[in-house]
Amino acid sequence: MTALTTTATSIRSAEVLVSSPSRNFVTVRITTEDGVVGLGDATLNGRELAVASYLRDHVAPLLVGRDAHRIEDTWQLLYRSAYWRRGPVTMSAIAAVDMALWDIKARLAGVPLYQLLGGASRSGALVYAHASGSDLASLGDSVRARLEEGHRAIRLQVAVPGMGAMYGVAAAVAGRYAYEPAKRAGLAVEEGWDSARYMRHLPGVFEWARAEFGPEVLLLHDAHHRLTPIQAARLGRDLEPYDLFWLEDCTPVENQESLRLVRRHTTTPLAIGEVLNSVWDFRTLIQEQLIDFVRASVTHAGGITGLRRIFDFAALYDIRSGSHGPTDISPVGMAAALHLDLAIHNFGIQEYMEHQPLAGEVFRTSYSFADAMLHPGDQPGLGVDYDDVAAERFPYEPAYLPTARLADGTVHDW
Ligand code: CS2
Ligand code: MG
Repeated sequence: MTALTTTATSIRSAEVLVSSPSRNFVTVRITTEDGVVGLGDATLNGRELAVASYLRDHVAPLLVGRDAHRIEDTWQLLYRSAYWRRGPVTMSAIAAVDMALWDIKARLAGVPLYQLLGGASRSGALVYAHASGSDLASLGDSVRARLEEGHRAIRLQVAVPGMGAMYGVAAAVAGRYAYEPAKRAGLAVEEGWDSARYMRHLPGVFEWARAEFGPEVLLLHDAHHRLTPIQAARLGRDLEPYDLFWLEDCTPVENQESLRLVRRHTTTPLAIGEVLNSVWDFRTLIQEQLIDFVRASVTHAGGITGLRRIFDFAALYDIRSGSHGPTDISPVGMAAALHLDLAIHNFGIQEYMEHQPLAGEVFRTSYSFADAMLHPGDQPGLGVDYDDVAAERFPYEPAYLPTARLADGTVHDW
């Protein structure tokens, strides 16, 4: 396949669109010779322009003239011919191209994408929302607001007395929930961390939450990679009476063997994977059944093709999906995740942090929320359109994720 023959479905252009409606997003738009358009999400929080350059300078030239229908072949070409494989930049770039090609294929077929992935296995994707507070009173208000919106699964994050600003706690929880860790102003935002204080505080928070909200609501928590294996084992055990749906990212994920130790000590379900990028990255975690939920994202793990590979592998070991869905997954990425959620058999739950209204001015979505679930909608393709005119108003703004430091100044996992 060296000479490319131009047909109606040949790729005419692959554009990289960077915009910042409330936060930065990188979007790929692929257009075929007959004018069919597909979108993909390539947003890598805090490192957006690296992926934009990878796509614009190194991937787009390879795509022009190729048949948009050849999704698997294009995935393998971008993965294998790069030689330098895996990693978040490469896999986010491949992900965006993959999503855009699936979008095109489904638009050409005139069906919502989930139909091409096997059709719907369920009526919608159960989502979990975020609630947080600087103390139990404000956390309670935040949880009640999510319950009133119709959510049944809620992630709780709370400030720890004496520790200052920390991951997952929104500055103000009144009205619309808005948490965005990547700060546009002041590039050196620092947060504190103290594992001992955190571990002493957290079980009481969940004891309170169960007493306050009863046994039915699904409760989740994200430890954001900060504990040692033995600390994670202890925390998981201490949280067992409160029946968490999952404890997320309890240890730094590079050392997968450390999860053996955590597993030996606790039956609290474990979810891991938002910083992993390929099925190979999950091998130990899945084959040894060290986790209960795969937390990868469609945007950072090679798109629909890459993420489906991970979910299918996990299914062999009774491990369910739990797609990453914070605001740094764009509406395009969220739509792609939802189509996959609807189609796969081993679906677990989908994270859902609503985007700010400004994002809706650039991205026109067709997914909808009802009965604690999101449905991707029934428009052909992913069901998302991009408004170039609106995007002009929101140019890229540098934004960085914070650093966490221990009391003595040592940098810790953020
Ligand atoms: C988080 C994210 O959604 C989650 O579970 O861990 O908020 C994460 O911090 C961001 O995606 C980082 O960009
Ligand atoms: Mg997380």
